[in-house]
Amino acid sequence: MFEKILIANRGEIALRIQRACREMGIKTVVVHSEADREAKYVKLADESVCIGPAPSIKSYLHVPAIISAAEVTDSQAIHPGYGFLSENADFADRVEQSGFVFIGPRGDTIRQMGDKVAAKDAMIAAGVPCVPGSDGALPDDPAQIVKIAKKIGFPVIIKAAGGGGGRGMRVVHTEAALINSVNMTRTEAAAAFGNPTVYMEKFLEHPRHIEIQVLADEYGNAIYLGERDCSMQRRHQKIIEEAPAPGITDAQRKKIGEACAAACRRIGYRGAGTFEFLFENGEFYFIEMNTRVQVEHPVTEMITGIDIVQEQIRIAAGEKLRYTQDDVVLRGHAMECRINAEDPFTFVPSPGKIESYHPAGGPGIRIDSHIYQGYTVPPHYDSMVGKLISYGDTRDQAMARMRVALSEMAITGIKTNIPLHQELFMDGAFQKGGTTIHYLEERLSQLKKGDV
Ligand code: MV4
Repeated sequence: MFEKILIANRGEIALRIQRACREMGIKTVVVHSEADREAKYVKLADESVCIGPAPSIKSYLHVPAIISAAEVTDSQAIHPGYGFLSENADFADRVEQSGFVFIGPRGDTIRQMGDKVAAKDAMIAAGVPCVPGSDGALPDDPAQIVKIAKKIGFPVIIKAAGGGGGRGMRVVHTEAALINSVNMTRTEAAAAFGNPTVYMEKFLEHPRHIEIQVLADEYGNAIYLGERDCSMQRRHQKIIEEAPAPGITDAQRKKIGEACAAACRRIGYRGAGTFEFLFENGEFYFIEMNTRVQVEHPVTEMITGIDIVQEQIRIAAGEKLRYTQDDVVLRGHAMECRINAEDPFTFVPSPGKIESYHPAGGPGIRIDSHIYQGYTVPPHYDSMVGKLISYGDTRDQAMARMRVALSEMAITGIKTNIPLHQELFMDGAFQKGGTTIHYLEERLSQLKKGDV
């Protein structure tokens, strides 16, 4: 096992990774920007290295500074967390070339999954169900593009191979609008991702967003840890996640989970990963694979009892998976509210000093957060300041515990989205479960009009 790990991230996930390391007796090095110098998790680490000024491009994205920090501190491995450099294949390669272990998949795997056309090709070959669409990249010939769209049937969606997470896509409803839309998506993709390649899919109008968590080791062992429902989102920012997904049967879970684990074996996947699906009319359709630990990993941890960050570290250290599929038993229900420093209804960021902080507690409540009374939320980064997680034997119990926790939780000095979460946990459709990816935006427009 490693003796010392460098954490190349900030905020709650830097603290989460640090907790995993300390529990395992691994020393930690935290790198931080000038804006994060005073954060308590930085002081809590065995060592810390300032790697640059506040803007991420000069600190958390500055590869030479991070590699140097690993060298001067004699770290053996680097955990990238989520965001920042976590899905940067060149960074993973640089880490390994510099003699450190990258806690994540091989650079080539990250590169393959980062190219959404290559990722989809690999999943089709591995037998993972995908959204019907073009056979790989779209050709240049407009006549052929029209032919493909007609075969799929309108509406279709044009997606950039270099995109993902909602970037670089366009919905097309009519043949008349098709070629112009393809050309515009190509131009934007070339500018944004340096790659004009686009592909086409049937546009699913009312899907849910359900994802499968996997773990795979270097020796061809792969397991799935059930699914998460992440449909409650706005502008591709998830705000509530839960596990398991309401209404998914054991047979559906087993079928899609086994397909994902088999795909991991086939592509030689290593580490923790997430297969993202759209779910509509009882069917799963693969859209993307994430090669990092995700913000919402705790809901899976709560229902499986498996520490996903520790398993990432064990896998990176070359250990064999400690669990077989039979060891993975889903129990109970977990929900997660992302707590953001923002206006709850306009979503305008609200950085600043936390004047008082009263966290929630009690049975089945977990808080993953780096904040404390007197902490200043810097304006330079994502507005998420923590995650409130509830667990119960049933979904109803997890929801009841979340309602109590939201009423106890008090953060003053900055605005947070806690009032929005309180509203949603009283919402009838959400209480019932199974709302689509469009639900939150529809509900917000109702609230704005004062309808309900
Ligand atoms: C889609 C889709 C409908 N049909 N693909 C958005 C993020 C990216 N991961 C894929 N996305 C979508 N792909 C087809 N064929 C709808 C979305 C989508 C979405 C997906 C997941 C979560 C939130 C979303 C919000 C808007 C659109």
